[in-house]
Amino acid sequence: MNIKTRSWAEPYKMKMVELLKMTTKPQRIKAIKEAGFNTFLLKSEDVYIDLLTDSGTNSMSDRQWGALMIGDEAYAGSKSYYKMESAIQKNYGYKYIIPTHQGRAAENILSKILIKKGDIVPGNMYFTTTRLHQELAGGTFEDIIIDEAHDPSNEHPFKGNVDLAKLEKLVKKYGAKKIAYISLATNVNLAGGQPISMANLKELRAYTKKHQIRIIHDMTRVAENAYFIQQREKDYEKKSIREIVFEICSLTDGATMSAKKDALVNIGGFMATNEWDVFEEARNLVVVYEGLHTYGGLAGRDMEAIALGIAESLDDNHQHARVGQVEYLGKKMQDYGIPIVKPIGGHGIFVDARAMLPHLTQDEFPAQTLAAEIFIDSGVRTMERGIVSAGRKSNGKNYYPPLELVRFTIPRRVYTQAHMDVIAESAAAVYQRRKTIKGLKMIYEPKYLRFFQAKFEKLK
Ligand code: PLI
Repeated sequence: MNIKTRSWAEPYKMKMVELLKMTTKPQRIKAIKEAGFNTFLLKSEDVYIDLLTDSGTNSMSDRQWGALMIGDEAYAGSKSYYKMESAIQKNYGYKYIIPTHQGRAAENILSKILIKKGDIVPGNMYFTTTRLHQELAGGTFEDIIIDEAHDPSNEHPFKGNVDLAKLEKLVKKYGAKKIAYISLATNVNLAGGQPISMANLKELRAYTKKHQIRIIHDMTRVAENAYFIQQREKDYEKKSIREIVFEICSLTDGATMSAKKDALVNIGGFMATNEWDVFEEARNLVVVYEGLHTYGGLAGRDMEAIALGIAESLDDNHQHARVGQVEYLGKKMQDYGIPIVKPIGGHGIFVDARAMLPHLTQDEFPAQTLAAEIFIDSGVRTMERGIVSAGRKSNGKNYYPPLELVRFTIPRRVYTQAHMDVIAESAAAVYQRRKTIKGLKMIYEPKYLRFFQAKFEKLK
């Protein structure tokens, strides 16, 4: 037997399971029609394998569940708040912390403080809620990610990198004072879960220092980014995820985080800053929107779970298994010939809907269509990340993003390898009949973040 390459396996075992309902194809067709062909509007009991998101859908550990019982539910000065604060300070290195109920609440507060009307916010690809809060605060988002990130088949190892020439152009055009901050995401979600390299971040830090521009870190998936740095970047192969995460954070001035992803909890987030003045204003604003600054919309038990979740997320074995499972699914899909974003990213597989359904125009919503077809095939729920997610510009015109993707997002510590096989087989079955698939027409469009609630019907 050749045992040169050994298998990896998850560094945990199951103690409790959640039973799933199996459905028939006619039941799924009825359900998706009632949901207006929007997977966000399905009832979760009709879903077999739920890959809508990795947000808040993680399995907590027995230690986290145990910690819920010792949550301090005091309105002010909760012990659990101090545990969360100290976990963030110790592991990420930021000085001042504001807890929030989830990531977008932190984005709201931070955008209100740092963005003035007419400001420019350059970033390495937009994220839906992040950009909306920047726009609502009067800013304009400008994409400064490298061009490779917009090409699903380009195999650049760090597609989350910033193109400094694009940034320089903005600084020359508007002046550094008009740049509110750099909105820098680690493991860029909409690029396909793609990392930024430490080398690129260091260059960005040097440039922004020179021009006195802040870097605000969307650290929602920072540990997954650190894993890729460890695997792919020279001089980092011997460093731990924990060390790499700390170094990434040290190169930035503040952060927003949705703890519902990397930090292995079902709810929670925070804003962090190294600047006292920014903290002072945030501490005041959080009372308006979330709650007192020592709970910010969270229960004491949530803060206990976050403190432990942060520590667990930085374990090398955990990240190896986490990204390893995503890679396992991606390779299976590639074996079936399904076009996916390359390299395989950190939190899911992103199927290239343009390549799969080239007979549909972007206005016929190829990714939305594909997500509905996959649900009909197997009860696997995925999410559109294309023209519907991109929404409209302030002038009312649609954004036409180069990437038109279906995201198969893998929750952490939830599904087995056998689930991955079933998912890949379902994607392959839809791929086989791709030429017969018709597009969609939007029949209802809400004003904000339309992808959550829009409704569609099948084109004849
Ligand atoms: O869903 P929130 O409000 O806790 O976090 C918002 C948010 C901010 N940044 C990034 C990179 C995200 O991925 C993010 C939320 N993402 C969701 C819900 C997702 O399904 O990807």
